[in-house]
Amino acid sequence: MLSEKETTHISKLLSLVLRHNPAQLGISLDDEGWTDVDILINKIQKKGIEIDFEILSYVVETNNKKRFAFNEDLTKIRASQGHSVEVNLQYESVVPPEILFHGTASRFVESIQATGLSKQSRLHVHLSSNEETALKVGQRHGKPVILQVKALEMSKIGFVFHLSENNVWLTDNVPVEFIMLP
Ligand code: HQG
Repeated sequence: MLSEKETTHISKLLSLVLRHNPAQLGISLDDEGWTDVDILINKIQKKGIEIDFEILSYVVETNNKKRFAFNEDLTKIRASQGHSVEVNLQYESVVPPEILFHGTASRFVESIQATGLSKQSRLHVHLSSNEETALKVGQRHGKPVILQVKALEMSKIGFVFHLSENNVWLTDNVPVEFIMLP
């Protein structure tokens, strides 16, 4: 149906506009990050990209990290995590497992050791329940380092964790004392 290249192109565009810069495509997100599917399709078509609901659904379904989700009646779409724009995804708080993982690059470790993990340009610090995912995330930034986070201990003293629809753990920040270096 769609080539891998075309699928990736649309997926990257969706990440950009649904997480970071909706205005670039002339769309807006509501408080929970949703945007109207018909308007989105129309705006993408106007960029000269071939897309209809079937193609959009294909991109959403085949996305390797399940980055995007439709609402129940398929009239709205949003990114399930990763935003830098202010949205409230309204995920319930969930008690995390004892340990969660965070992949980063070796050049950030000194700073993380000094100040803990902070969300940088995004709305949350992103954590995963498995090391393999953390390794991939770390590799995006350089020489990967996997940090272990004492998540359950954090939650016991009041830190809040959310689990996104695509299984990424989200929290506000991780103080140094809960981070274990390899
Ligand atoms: C680092 C991808 C210095 C942090 C992934 C990371 C994820 C610090 C970088 C999602 C720091 C921020 C998010 C501190 C944190 N000093 N560096 N105090 N605290 N950092 O891209 O977690 O493929 O904003 O370690 O799968 O890498 O896009 O966050 O290296 O879920 O769907 O600052 O993005 O998803 O980088 O990635 P990012 P991330 P997608």
